[in-house]
Amino acid sequence: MSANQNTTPIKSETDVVVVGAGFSGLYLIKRFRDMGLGVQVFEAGTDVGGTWYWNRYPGARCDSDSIHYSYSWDKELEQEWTWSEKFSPQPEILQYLNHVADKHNLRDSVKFNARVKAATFDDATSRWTVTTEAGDEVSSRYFIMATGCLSSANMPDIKGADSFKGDTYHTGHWPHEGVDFTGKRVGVIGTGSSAIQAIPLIAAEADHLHVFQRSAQYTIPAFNGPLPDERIKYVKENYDELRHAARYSPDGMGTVPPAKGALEVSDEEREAMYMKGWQTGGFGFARTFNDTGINKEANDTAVKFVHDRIDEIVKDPEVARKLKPTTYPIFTKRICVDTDYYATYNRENVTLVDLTEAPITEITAKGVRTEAQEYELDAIVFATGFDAMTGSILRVDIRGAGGQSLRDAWEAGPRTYLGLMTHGFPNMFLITGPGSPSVLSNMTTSIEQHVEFVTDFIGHLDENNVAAVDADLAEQDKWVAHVNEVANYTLHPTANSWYMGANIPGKPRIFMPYMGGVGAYRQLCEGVANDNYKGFVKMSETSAAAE
Ligand code: NA7
Repeated sequence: MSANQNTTPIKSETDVVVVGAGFSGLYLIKRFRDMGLGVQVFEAGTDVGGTWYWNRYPGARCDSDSIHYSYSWDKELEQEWTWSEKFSPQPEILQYLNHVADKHNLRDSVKFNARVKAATFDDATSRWTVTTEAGDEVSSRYFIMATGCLSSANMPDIKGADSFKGDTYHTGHWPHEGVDFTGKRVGVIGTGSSAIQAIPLIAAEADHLHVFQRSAQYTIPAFNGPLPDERIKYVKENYDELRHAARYSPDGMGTVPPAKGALEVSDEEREAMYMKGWQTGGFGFARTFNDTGINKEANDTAVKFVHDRIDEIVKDPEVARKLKPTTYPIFTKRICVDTDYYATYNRENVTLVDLTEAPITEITAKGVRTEAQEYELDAIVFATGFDAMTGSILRVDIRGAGGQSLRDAWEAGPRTYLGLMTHGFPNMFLITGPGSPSVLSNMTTSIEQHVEFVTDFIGHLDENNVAAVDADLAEQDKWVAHVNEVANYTLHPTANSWYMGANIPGKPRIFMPYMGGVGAYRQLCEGVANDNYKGFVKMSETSAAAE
């Protein structure tokens, strides 16, 4: 079914307004409808899918196992849908979300092509007014940002960017009709996860590919492939147990934490265990030992292992040297998962440009100029990432109690209670917001947990005739301190990562996701709910109760 493209501005009242029609927004529609509440979703894209709608670059796929990167709330769906590969490609995930939207008629609650520009809380009525660039204006009791953690594209401010005469792309806004690079001289700026997935495929098509690398990245081979029939059968027969294990595991995929530290074993055992993790493919390598995230010496052993693999794969020792990250511990920036990334540099039509030796000075009409030389190009691909975790939230002009702006409230970095609410913004919820495990977990597990928490909470508030709820300031301060304390126990804050906001000039440096793990966080939230939603302040009663 194609999306409802009605362009007539909506002027109405409802129970809940949700921003975003990705995994979170779609599940919110289902839950609120089942509760008998009205829900209006606004989505900037022309259809459902969120991240999987926008990120259509070559090679885009999920790094979480397909079977875990899916909804657990529809038992029929679990049985009728069959993932084709270990790591799902973007078109298949988008197809899945379209299937879910069709199956449950979810599009009826979404206005597409509608980017939310402002949301304002009225202290007198405890209602939000949400407006879009498309002229919609909806008043609601609750306002939920389900905008995803990586959806506000980062276009670096490089001198002369508009002067380039060739084609320009950003991986996060890829043309729906695809791009044919055959015979083209292509430049890719950036070497994060998106670039690492796209580079081998662009290299196979282009006449020549220049990769402009500001920071070398650690990447682990995916060893992706078709899901064997016996695996599919096992999963379908055991979904309930697998989902339960996923919900209470640290990573949201049921992985059992490693039992040993890298420094506790012999050199031979360590090497063998790293090799096993490497050959398993994907994030498994990061879960080889329990101390590599917190102990630099242990971490160095994983660094050396990956450096050795780069030396093995890359034929030119000088290129291999440039590809080896040396300035930050492994796992402190989001680990990448690839298919043939390092080997791509053995191709004659691929050149690695090390920007640490000669930074980009400008983009010219002909291509990219560094301090060393100008590179003539037909197309530039910006694989420069996102204003992560806060970008899409702060792009909306959000005004809470007393007209306070969220941009002001978060000037020194995001502050939330459990990543779900922020003090001074009553009845506004965040799905996988900063201060929750979010990007450090399997996103669908964390999304479901937040959607269920928020919808259950709203049900509880309605049952108790509560009209407005806010995060308690002291509880929020404690939570922010705890998030920082856990992060500071690890090596994570030592890297200039997007987790820290370090990729965006001027963004406050604060470690944004919660590192305590999905299972522990879930139990904490269950405790909060069982304790009459401790830490949330119930502010006023509904008029029904007051009558
Ligand atoms: P990332 O991981 O933020 O990668 C962006 C890359 O772009 C990274 O290598 C950056 O270098 C580079 N970059 C950013 N700005 C510039 C400028 N001005 N000049 C040169 N290079 C630049 O984004 P992705 O889209 O790859 O992945 C984001 C997440 O999506 C990923 O982690 C998964 O969770 C899914 P830097 O490292 O900052 O030096």
